[in-house]
Amino acid sequence: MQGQIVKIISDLHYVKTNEEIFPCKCRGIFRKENITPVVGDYVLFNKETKIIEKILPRKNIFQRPKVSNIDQAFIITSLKSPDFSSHLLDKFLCLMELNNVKPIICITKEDLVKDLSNYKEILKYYQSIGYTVVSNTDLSKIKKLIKGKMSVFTGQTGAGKSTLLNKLNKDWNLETNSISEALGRGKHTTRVVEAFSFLDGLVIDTPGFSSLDLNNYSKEEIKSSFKEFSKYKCPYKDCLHTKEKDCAIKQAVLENNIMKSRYLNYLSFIGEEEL
Ligand SMILES: Nc1nc2c(ncn2[C@@H]2O[C@H](COP(=O)(O)OP(=O)(O)O)[C@@H](O)[C@H]2O)c(=O)[nH]1
Ligand SMILES: [Mg+2]
Ligand SMILES: [Zn+2]
Repeated sequence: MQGQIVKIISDLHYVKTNEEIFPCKCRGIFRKENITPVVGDYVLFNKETKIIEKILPRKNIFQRPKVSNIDQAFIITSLKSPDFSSHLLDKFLCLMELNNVKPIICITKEDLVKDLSNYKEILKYYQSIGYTVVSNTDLSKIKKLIKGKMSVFTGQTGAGKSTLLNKLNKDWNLETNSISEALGRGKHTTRVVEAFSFLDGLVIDTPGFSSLDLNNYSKEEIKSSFKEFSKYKCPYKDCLHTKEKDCAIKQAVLENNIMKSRYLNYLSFIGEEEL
């Protein structure tokens, strides 16, 4: 039978099929061959013995938290406490693009901001380059986006991930924390990763992708993840858009067609300073 792992507790892998959820163990050979199933994996298993026989090819895999086959990520982005960070947002976007995950920008805590006009401008830019932007108050829109997909909710600690998930489905009753509590809690608190079934899809509340590391990616890859760059034809072949005098990207930044913060974040991700 085929199913998808939705929860792992020690050596028990909960495999969801259309019928029910089967608690399964792995074939002994997995350990020898260093094969580790993760939440999100599609697997073939034996319904009688409840043994997982095979992990099917993955669309993508993340290490912390260990999850795979993610379709889309709701990047929970608060405007206040914690303050909006374009650097962090662009990093999430970059990471998701590079892992073949559709990012959805979800804004929280608009109620804590007196004048939203500045943020409105910024968010309009992200929409203009093709990103979906929603507010955490727009539950019906969020539910439509979740339908039938495998989604993770990620973002800074305290941004409002669990609060939003609880609003979407009261049954989940996920733990929410005041900022100070959340930050005070040991970083190494172990948590069970669980994918919740919801609207014909699955939803994962991640404690935030803790290793938001772009070190494993080349400058070329990082460049390719800034999707608005591809709209401009740079006269230089393989240009990294850093130094060349009449680089089309630098020109677009000067003319405010590319948002400056995006360009600066790009430079920082590839390890360059503004020149
Ligand atoms: N004012 C305001 N507070 C919010 C909003 N969303 C979440 N919070 C609060 O922010 C704190 C952290 O939320 P939580 O869901 O635990 O964040 P998580 O760490 O991302 O899961 C809690 O005290 C929530 O009540 C919002 O839209 N507006
Ligand atoms: Mg939380
Ligand atoms: Zn260039």
